[in-house]
Amino acid sequence: MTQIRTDWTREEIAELFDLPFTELLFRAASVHRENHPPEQVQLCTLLSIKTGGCEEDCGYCSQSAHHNTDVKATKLIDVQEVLQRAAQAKDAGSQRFCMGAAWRNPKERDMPKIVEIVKSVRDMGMETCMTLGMLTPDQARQLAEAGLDYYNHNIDSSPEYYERVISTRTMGDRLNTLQNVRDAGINVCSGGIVGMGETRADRVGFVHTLATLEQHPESVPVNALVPVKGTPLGDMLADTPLAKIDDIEFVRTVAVARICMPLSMVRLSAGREAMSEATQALCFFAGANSIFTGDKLLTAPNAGDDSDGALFAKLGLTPLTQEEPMRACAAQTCASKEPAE
Ligand code: SAM
Ligand code: DTB
Ligand code: SF4
Repeated sequence: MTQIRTDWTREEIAELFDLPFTELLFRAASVHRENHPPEQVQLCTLLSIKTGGCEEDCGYCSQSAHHNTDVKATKLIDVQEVLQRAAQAKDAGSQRFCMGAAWRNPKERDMPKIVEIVKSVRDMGMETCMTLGMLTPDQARQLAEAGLDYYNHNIDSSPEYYERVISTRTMGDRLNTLQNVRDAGINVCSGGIVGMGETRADRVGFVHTLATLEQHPESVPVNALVPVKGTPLGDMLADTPLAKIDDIEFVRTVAVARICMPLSMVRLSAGREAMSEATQALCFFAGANSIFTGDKLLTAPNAGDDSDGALFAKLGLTPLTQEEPMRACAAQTCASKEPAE
């Protein structure tokens, strides 16, 4: 059984990144199959329930009111529309419905509708995930009581690089919300973006921050930056195409995340549209075992069910149907922690 560590040092993580590529992949694939069925990939579907006009200034985001993008701001959508979209996702084989709102944080007046959405989607028999920005302890509790399964809140990058990408809230704010989510008993989904012009050392710091949390996030999305015209980072990439993340370096990041957080679901998230099938296959070999399906993420295009179906057939992958291994194993605890009561 793999030892679960939360005491990783940056040096150890840097050494993993530095391994010869085939050695790194071999190690990551070994950890993966010790802890997960390697041919199964979880399918999740995203829906933007409140788009654009966001107060935050995240340098990558199409939905920030600070940037001049083509995204039009909308109000929080109706419960009926959410249910329709969730039903379509379920029919297409998706296990989890992830709903995102372009908010710095939910307002108290939004909470009753959010709670109703969570309850209704759960009643359809789907797992629920929400990403609504920062949460107070009380809001996290309300979501937990509604039955929310997962809350997504990304740390995005290393603490050092984070400050260069977002100025309207701190990494400390993000970590507080993750703690509030954890304390409320909701599963934590937290990852970040690769390819924002960060260095290898930042990618080390990114994995290190997640892998040294008191408890690893149950789900770790690794996004490749989707360059959006009108955002600082999208425009930076348009001006300097060579800054685009190298595919092998992206796969290395997935592999290191898998080794450092053996039980987590590592999600190959945004950016698959621009990735070759071979790169995606390497990510699955390196331990990615979850993807977003459907032809849209929140505002950006996604690979789509047809191309994913063809890719799964080619690679012999199947959708994950059973309960996640780590959740099935209730006795699982972190090596550096006392067993849960
Ligand atoms: N407003 C909420 C928040 O920021 O937590 C929820 C929605 S936000 C769009 C969710 C995550 O999507 C971000 O934290 C970021 O990691 C990712 N994301 C946003 N725009 C992206 C882009 N252009 N490319 C890759 N990932 C992106
Ligand atoms: C995550 O890490 N990636 C998803 C989900 N969490 C909410 C969002 C990706 C957004 C990609 C850009 C867009 O669609 O606007
Ligand atoms: Fe707002 Fe989230 Fe986009 Fe940041 S990533 S601008 S918080 S929607």
